[in-house]
Amino acid sequence: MKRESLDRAARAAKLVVAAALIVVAASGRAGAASTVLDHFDAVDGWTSAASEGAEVKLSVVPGPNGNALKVDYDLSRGRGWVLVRKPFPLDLPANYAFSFQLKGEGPHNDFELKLVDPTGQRVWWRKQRDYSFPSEWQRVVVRRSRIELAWGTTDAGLTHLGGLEFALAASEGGKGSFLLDELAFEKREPATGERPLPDVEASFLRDGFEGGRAVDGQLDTTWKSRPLPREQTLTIDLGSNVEYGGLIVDWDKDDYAAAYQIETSSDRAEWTPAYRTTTGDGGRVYVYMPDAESRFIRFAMQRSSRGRGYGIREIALQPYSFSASPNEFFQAIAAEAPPGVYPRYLQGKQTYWTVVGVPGDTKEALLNTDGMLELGRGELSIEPILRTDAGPLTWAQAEITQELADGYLPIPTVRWRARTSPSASRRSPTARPGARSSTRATASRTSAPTTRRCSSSSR
Ligand SMILES: [Ca+2]
Ligand SMILES: [Ca+2]
Repeated sequence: MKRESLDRAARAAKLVVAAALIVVAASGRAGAASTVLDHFDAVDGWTSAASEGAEVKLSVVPGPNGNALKVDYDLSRGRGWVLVRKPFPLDLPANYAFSFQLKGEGPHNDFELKLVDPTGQRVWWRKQRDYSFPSEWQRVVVRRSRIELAWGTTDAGLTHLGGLEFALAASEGGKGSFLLDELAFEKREPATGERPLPDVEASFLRDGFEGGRAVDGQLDTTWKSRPLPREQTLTIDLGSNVEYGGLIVDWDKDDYAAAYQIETSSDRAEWTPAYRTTTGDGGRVYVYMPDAESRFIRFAMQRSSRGRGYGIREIALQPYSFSASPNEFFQAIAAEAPPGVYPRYLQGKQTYWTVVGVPGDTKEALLNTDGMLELGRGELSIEPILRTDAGPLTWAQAEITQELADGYLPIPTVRWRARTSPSASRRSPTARPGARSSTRATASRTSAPTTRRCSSSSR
């Protein structure tokens, strides 16, 4: 059971890769119903501002469609912000999206699209932290559902737009530039929460296992294909373009696709790959699809687990919040997993962190009370899970204590003492009840230089 959960965790981690494919999907044409607000033939109407010490310069250069607006910025001294703005008086419907062509270069900084009301007192934004500009032109869509109140008191949403701002706030700072073209506005159908069951079309139906069984909300009803041909499809029609954030797919326990691709389309003619694997192993699969939007979702299945066709128990469409960030994605997965399989913070529980190193280090690691080590700011973290004969031993089965070297040095140790055997049914020599297992987070690369710095700087 736990082993299976661990494997799921590994599989979910692999799925993050699917995100890269989705970004490509967003680079398609502007929607048919969109109105271009600015072609950027000239700098016309755009003004800029910068915090003290920061610099910004506007120019027009050739873009993907005529001219584009080029914003050169320098945040290396100011470490503040730069912005460009232009008035766009517009009545805003209940649901809408802005889109624009974007490319740029430079360090990671916070990129913001701001919607300012006609009084200039209330601002909504879509803020992307530590943003890295695409190096090739890409169409970016910012939907109403992603726009939040940035500041200003209000009970109401934004119904009248005064103007738009593109801003860059320093995270890494530095110098660079970004280019904008074809700024467009699109009125959209109101987003709906509960939708009627979608239509499903499968290529080779088996009697009594019609496609609708894959989307009826029941895990005990299964769609199954005929055994042949080898390649088959299952297409879901959502009725109209829908914004969503991913899928949870429960495969049949015996007949699942080992090699398959999930594709999306708005017109059933042009398909965009969203996820692909050749090592599918059935069970429950979480598919990460940030900013997904389509009418059709197609499972193109190339190879089945035992050559007897395919079966899907259920496909559940997830809201955009499911893949709003990798963290939210893993929170959704962790919510269904037994405690301990994922880090405690993904299950909404607080842990405390201490610095490994001394003040003034250019790089400092953090160790939390469970023994998870973050190698540096914004870098990966490692959490111990002991694989024993009786199954994985996680923080949930351990009594955990913490100490600092000599009681105060920033060389922390976290010690686990197994509270119970991971599996009650089997006794294991490596993880018997009461066995001590410790994990010292003072790995040699971290502790050696730190110790040296400690002894020279703290005495
Ligand atoms: Ca243009
Ligand atoms: Ca079902």
